[in-house]
Amino acid sequence: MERTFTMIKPDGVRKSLIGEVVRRYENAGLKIIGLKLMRLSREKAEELYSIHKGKPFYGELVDFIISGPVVPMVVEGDNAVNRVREIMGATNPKEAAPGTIRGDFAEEISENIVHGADSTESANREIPVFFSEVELVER
Ligand SMILES: Nc1nc2c(ncn2[C@@H]2O[C@H](COP(=O)(O)OP(=O)(O)O)[C@@H](O)[C@H]2O)c(=O)[nH]1
Ligand SMILES: [Mg+2]
Repeated sequence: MERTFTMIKPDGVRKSLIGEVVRRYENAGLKIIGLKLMRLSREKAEELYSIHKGKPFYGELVDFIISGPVVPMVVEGDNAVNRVREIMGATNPKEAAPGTIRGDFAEEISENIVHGADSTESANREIPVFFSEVELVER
């Protein structure tokens, strides 16, 4: 069993895709063990995206992620990190395959509906930014 961190970004919430994203994870047999709806502080946004600090799109990325409510989640299952990334699709929606979340619902790289940890190391760093251990359930 593996845990990963994934989050519906403000554009996904704005487009009423909360249920759609959760459904895709659940249909794949993944289990949601933590979920909330919240608005990120600039501090939390900068913590999530600390690895991108200094990149040309960093400022825009942080401003965007705090522009509206988001839905952070912890998802559990075999190979959860890679399976969530597959369900999300490529970072650039123009390259994302049909049938993936980004391929089906996003147009621009700056607004690509979902975030997902890219490794178990990233997941282990990102999960505690959003959830304390008591907020995660056993199922
Ligand atoms: N505007 C802009 N945003 C980008 C670019 N590259 C990445 N991003 C955004 O930054 C987020 C984080 O980048 P990255 O970790 O590489 O992609 P991810 O792991 O697939 O989300 C992406 O989901 C995009 O929303 C870029 O070249 N331009
Ligand atoms: Mg990433």
